[in-house]
Amino acid sequence: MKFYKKRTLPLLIGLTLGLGAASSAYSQESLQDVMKARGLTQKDLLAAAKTYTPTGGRDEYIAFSSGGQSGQVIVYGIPSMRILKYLAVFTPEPWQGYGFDDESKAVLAQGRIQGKDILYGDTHHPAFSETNGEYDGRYLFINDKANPRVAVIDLHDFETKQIVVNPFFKSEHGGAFVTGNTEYVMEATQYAAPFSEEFVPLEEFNEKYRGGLTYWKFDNQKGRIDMANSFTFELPPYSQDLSDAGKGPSEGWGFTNSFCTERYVGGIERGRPPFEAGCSQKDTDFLHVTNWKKAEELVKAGKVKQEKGMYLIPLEQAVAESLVYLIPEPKSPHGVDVSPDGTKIIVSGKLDTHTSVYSFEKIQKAIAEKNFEGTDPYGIPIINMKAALHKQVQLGLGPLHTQYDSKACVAYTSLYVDSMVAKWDYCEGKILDKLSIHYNIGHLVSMEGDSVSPDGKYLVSLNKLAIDRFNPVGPLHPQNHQLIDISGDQMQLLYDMPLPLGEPHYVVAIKADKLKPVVRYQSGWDSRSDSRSPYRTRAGREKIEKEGDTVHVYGTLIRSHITPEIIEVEEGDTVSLHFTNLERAEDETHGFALYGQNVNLSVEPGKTVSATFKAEKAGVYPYYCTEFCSALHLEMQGYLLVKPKGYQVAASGMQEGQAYTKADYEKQVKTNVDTQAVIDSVVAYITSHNYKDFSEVVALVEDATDQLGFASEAKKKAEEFAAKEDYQNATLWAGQHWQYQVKTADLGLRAKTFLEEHGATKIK
Ligand code: K7E
Ligand code: CUA
Repeated sequence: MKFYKKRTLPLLIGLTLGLGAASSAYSQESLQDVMKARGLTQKDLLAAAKTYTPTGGRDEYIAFSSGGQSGQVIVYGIPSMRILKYLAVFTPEPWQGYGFDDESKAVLAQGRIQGKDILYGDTHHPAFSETNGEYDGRYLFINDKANPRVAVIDLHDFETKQIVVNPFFKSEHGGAFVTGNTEYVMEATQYAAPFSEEFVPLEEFNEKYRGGLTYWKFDNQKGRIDMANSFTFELPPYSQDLSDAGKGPSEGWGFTNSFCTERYVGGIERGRPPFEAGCSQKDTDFLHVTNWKKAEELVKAGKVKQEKGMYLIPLEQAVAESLVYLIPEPKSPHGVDVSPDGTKIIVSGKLDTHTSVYSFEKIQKAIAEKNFEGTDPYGIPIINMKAALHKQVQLGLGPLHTQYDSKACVAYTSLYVDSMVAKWDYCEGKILDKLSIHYNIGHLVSMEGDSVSPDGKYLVSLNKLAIDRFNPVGPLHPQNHQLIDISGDQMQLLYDMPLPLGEPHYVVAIKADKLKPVVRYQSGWDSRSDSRSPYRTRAGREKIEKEGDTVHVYGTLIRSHITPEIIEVEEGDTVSLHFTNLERAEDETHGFALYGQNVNLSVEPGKTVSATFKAEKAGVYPYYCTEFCSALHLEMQGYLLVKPKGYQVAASGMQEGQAYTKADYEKQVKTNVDTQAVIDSVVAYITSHNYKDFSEVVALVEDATDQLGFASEAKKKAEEFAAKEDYQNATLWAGQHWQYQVKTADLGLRAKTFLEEHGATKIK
């Protein structure tokens, strides 16, 4: 600890205290005392022990939840149920600068509908990319029900990279679901509408309104959806609902269920009974079975026409080429889930107590034998329901969605009306256990539950109502995700987690060690296009350049200053700011907020972001860093001066608030010499150890070396001014020298602590 005795570093001493001091009180309390005081039972303690994650601990699974109306994705850990991040997808999100910097605005702009900015989304179903049916941790997809769109999130940095708009649909729900090697992302309509943008009266519903199912082609190399190689099935105007892709034996096929196959059009104001009455008359609706492999072959053979930038398979062609079949399914179903081995397809009818297990083998047999009940009004063959069924099981009231366990034949189905989870054997058709949840469960998720090899272990119940589970916060309640232990024969409810951001419809959970996100970008990186930014700026190369009407500011951010600190433009100029974060150290993000211009940036280490706006009005516009990045974070500031046209600078020069003498300069120099001794000892420690074996430390050392380089430049300037006996500037530059030294020491100490904690060894 000998480095810290120097009086010159109060800041660093502050940093190193606090670790050991504050922990004597709680050891005197016994577990019994705490249980009594908090009214906890043994069962509570057991549940707590299963979810509690000690400080600094990590979760075994990472869950990606739809954020519902927020248009975002919520990331949390399981079993701790700690929220880790909101991912901005369809909605501007200031913390991440999403929708505020030019790069992310371009992503949001991809999601415009008929030229209009759509600044929210109703996200429902996230899906991981898969390789051989296993989650591979590379990408996440999510749909927007309200504005038929699908987004691509790259899990290497947890950022949204692409939004595609369905050119035919006006509503969707059955997305995003991926095929076994992420060849395609499925997206099905919900509410039928004309495929064109024109007005079509409801009287022509049966002829001109349509449902559909798009297979978005995913380019696994580029990590982007490839619209030109995607195709859409035109489907009847039923309300297609959820989808799932086949696996194993059913690979190459897709399954999409539906409701309102009555094709009822409501209209209370026209004296008609409402939708809900007309859409639930028939006892069965239709499971759509689509052969995407065969459709892909037709597309590749040039037999499918292109329309609106992708391929469109008209109904007649789909029927003629045997690409689509229907199977009756119990009334108003919700959810279709293919079993991990791909042999069964489970569908639940909301208005029927039965959950139906279809056999893929039987479906194929019925198709081969043309065992059809007839055709629907559009000519699609309807497979005989009995011939396709493996089993029907009465699980309870309002069955919705199904998830799978690691144990063969074991599934979990949500019972919306009963507010329960049913654990059952879908091969034998018998109930194994039931658990009450609070309240009205929608989806549920088991660990890696959509993959070919679910892990089981935990189940999260996504409840539609929270009612009395949390402290009241007004009429709008948070949502409630309940964690359930499913490792034993009986399910055990462990924990309630409030989610205060929209209604999360579905969650997917992946083993945490499959995710390997970066902690920094390559220097000068445009994270949205994943390429080197043309505006990348290196240390010392900052500049302000006018090109035409636009003033380009090539700036940098590093602890603790923004370069440039003064930006001067003329009113009417377009200003295009470009900032590169020069830091390499983990978690050293800088923000940039500018008064009155709606400019708010998040610049993570290595990133380059831009913000372009018109400086319409002359005035003074302060800016600053919004992340508390260092002790002198508050001083990370500057001014945008928008000068009136033709303004002339006054000759008087800048005003100084404080005058410095030779004594001030010498005092600062003494401080700097002492600080250098501390740095030298830290450097000696680091370089005498195998620090190069730790990439985290290498990054810290690189940053420290940068800061030290800046320090010696400042020192040189101080000495030059001192030689001219300009102690004003000499003292200020000596002070800047010290600022760089402090940052160097800060980084060095962090590196040293890391080495100590990770058992670095001494090299000779
Ligand atoms: Cu709310 Cu899957 Cu859109 Cu069911 S969905 S609950
Ligand atoms: Cu950078 Cu605060």
